[in-house]
Amino acid sequence: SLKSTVIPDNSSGPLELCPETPPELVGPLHVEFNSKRTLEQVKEQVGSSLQAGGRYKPPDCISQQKVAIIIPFRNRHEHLMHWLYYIHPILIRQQLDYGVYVINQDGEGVFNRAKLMNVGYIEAMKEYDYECFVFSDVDLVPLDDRNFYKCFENPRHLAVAMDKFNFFLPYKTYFGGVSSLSKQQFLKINGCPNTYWGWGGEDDDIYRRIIYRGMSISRPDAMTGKYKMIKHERDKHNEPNPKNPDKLSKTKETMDEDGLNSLNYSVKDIVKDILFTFITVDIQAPE
Ligand code: BGN
Repeated sequence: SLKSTVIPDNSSGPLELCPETPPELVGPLHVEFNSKRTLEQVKEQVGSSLQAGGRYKPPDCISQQKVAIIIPFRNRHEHLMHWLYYIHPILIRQQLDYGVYVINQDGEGVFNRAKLMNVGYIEAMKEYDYECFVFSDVDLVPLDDRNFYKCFENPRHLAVAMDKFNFFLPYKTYFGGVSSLSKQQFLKINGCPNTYWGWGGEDDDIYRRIIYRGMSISRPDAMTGKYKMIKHERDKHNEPNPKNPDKLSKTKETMDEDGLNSLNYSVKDIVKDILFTFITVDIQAPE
């Protein structure tokens, strides 16, 4: 006789959206930068659930957001090791569908953080349908995993309580260190300026773009928004640029011509490590 066969189904059907509050969060974190960390060690310690290129998505639910983490970078290998060691477990606990993009400025010309951020946006978008962009300095590690690396109704400033500023904002409109913008928000401000060479002002310019486009800044509270910065000497070829304050006074007039729509660069190399995608770019830096 023909019996109907019931095939056991141990999956629970299509995955559901991850919860608003991820269940594995632990709150305050212990962070120290005295240990030496090599790439091999960090891979062993935090790499096991990642896909090539520093990609992850939760196995048991659909992430609330697809997030690209963008790190403007040059010559900070040691910092990158600490940052990766701490950040991956946090992002995994936050149940994000994410990828880590280290945008490495080629050559010894003047550094340009904001232009590298634009490059990160474009390069990440070539790979995946990201909805949210978190831009982070490589030397900033959050001290609480409830500080979400995702996007909000308004552009968000995440690094609100850094140890180097005694866990205060240095000024009310500060937008430096770590920030997040959705794809829509980023496009609305024409991305970042490409013309801030050297240190200072590019973060203030981004802040102004946001305000001039009628948005406001969202922030975590000062407990959740604590950060520890890795101590370091001032970088070479990233001196404070005396032209930058003047540029800042013209943001309103220049932002429509200086940004994503005027971005020009060439990719020299892309390396996919387990812990990150490392993209070396020529951004036509002045000597
Ligand atoms: C400000 C810099 C920011 C920097 C913060 C904190 C400028 C513009 C001058 C008009 N702004 O002074 O870029 O993030 O200090 O260090 O230099």
